[in-house]
Amino acid sequence: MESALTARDRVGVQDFVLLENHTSEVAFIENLRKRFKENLIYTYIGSVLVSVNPYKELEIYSKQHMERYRGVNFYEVSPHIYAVADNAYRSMRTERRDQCILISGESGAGKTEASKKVLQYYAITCPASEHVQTIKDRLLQSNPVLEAFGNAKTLRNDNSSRFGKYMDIQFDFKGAPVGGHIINYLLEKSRVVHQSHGERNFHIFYQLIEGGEDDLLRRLGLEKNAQQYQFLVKGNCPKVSSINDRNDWKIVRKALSIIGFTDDELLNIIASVLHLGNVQYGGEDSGSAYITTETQIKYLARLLGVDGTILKEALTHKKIIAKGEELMSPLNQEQAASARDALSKAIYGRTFTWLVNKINDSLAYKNASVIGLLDIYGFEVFQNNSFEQFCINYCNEKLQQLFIELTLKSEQEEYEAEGITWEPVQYFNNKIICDLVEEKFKGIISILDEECLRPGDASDITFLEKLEDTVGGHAHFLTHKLADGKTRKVMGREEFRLIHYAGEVNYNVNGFLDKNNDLLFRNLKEVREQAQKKKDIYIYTAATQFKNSLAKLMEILMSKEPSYVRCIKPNDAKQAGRFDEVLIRHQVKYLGLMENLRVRRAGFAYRRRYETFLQRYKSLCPNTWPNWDGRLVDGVSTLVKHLGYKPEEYKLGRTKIFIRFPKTLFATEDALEVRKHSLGMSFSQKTKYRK
Ligand code: AOV
Ligand code: MG
Repeated sequence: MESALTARDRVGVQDFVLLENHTSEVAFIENLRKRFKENLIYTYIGSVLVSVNPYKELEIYSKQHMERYRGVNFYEVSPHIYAVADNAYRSMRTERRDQCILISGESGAGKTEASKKVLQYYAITCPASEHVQTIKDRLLQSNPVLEAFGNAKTLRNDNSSRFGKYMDIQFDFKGAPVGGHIINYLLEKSRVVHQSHGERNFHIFYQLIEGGEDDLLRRLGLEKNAQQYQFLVKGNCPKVSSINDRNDWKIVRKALSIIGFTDDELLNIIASVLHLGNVQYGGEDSGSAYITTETQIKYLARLLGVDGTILKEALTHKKIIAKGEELMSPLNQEQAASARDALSKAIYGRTFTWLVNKINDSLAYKNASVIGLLDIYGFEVFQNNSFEQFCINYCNEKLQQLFIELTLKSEQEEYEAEGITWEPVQYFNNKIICDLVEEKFKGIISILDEECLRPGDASDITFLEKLEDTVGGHAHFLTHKLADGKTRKVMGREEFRLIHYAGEVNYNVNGFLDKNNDLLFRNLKEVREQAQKKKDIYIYTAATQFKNSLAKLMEILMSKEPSYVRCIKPNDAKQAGRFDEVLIRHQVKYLGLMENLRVRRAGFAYRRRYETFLQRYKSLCPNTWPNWDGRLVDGVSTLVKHLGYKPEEYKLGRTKIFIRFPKTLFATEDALEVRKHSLGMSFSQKTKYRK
């Protein structure tokens, strides 16, 4: 079995900890660049994997590559996402601790691809029986399905995840995947009815229209032309060169049937949304709206199984309660159009949730050991940023917070557990930004909720004014107003700016209240107030629901042992081979990679369990070769003294040896290499851990 590193693998250093000048950002980026040019997209910082999106297919994901990483230690093979997957798997099995793999990075950096690679690794390398094969297939097939319904082309990424996803993969005592469970987070529903220039709606619509069989489309009343549909033309971008909708349709259809979707209910709903988008209104003299597109109503009634007259009324009226009586009050054209859009978003959003639930049912959740896989939407900045970007970027703040807490915490805990003293390293802690967004009563979400619930003249602008009053002085918050009463010219009057850990973003408050209310009709506000009075149910706003679900997610993640994958986007043009230094430096900075490296270096670059260390190097000392019978710690001590380790170079903890400088271990590795050659055998083979 192949496991030795080739010369090419050794371009630059494969662990940043080994950099000569480890405090230099220039050296850090130079190392990334050197490796990137050689298609070596993965590099470690200790156990954290840094990955640079190659924007081209690399020949490093074959079954043979997977085999190479099974049961092998990090430093024996070149860095790879498979090594992270394997390491988590082994820890789960040997230490019986639930694991999670957290993948972060900005939009288009490669998170979703990385998470798919992890899943494929388990699907292919883990043991399987016939039943397990079914589960494996479903786990794998859930990806194309969820991507079809939850991903879309944005300006940042042709396959951008517009929902957050956390997936538990469950393993039985033999290490076979036996089940799974998916939790989804806040789908960007507004995309159903509107797309910015150069962006698209969710993939599924185009797939159905481009790939759908003729008789299917006929039954659904759809034409084979995306330009016909109002919900698909807003971004003026029906075709994307990197996407083959027709092909993808076949993949998605097959995936749907493997998961167990047999009827066409789902497609009826997707078609209905398109028909809804084409519902047009005219206005009576009185101002009331009426529907001018009867064909759409006919199809809608049939596909949704509702009465046409009732549907028409629902699309042109709202229910009000006057003097204790229920009345239907007519809407004007504009109101009717937003009722139609709200209905479309609600239908799509619920379908997505239903889809996730169906997939979960098919995955048979059990109580077993789990590896959690987190793939969320990455930090994003557009020309115009709205409520959706606010939520997405807040989510990324939370994840960064977790990274900070856990990398520091776990490092500190390990030294403590092993009885080793060390010097902590300072980080920029983004807790201050998380608090600004989520704090009770005075955080941005609280203020937004307050405006959403306040009867009377509450509007997006009053929300902005409240923000200015409440958090105006915060170091990470700005609006166009300056403290001396003057205005900041670079900012619009309807914007606020957050200084995120990853950069500055201006948010336009237009639509914040509506999107946060997230209810079919605005008058449901009254329903909510009544519900609150009754106290039996509380209808949460979108932002608060999101905040609560993120808090739960953080709890789930904290209870597991984390592995990190930090994804970097090499350029904004989605191009292979282009290494945009300014862009990369920015990411290295905000991902805190230099601090990460310093923490790793300030303590001990390497740590090994005594048995692993002894097993690997025992041949280098006559007293430990071929076997050491005494206590492990004494064996290691004898060995390193024989190798000439100086006292300041290492420490012996309770279960592990800590080595301060990489060069020490490297000298030992070289010695091993020499001995290996003189004996003509492969040691890496001997130390291989077999599953
Ligand atoms: P993201 O998940 O981080 O963005 P993706 O994983 O979707 O980004 O990656 C974007 C695109 O980059 C993919 O569609 C591929 O074309 C390419 N890519 C990424 N990783 C690889 C790889 N390892 N090998 C080859 N190509 C790759 V977002 O979901 O927008 O935050 O919300
Ligand atoms: Mg993604």
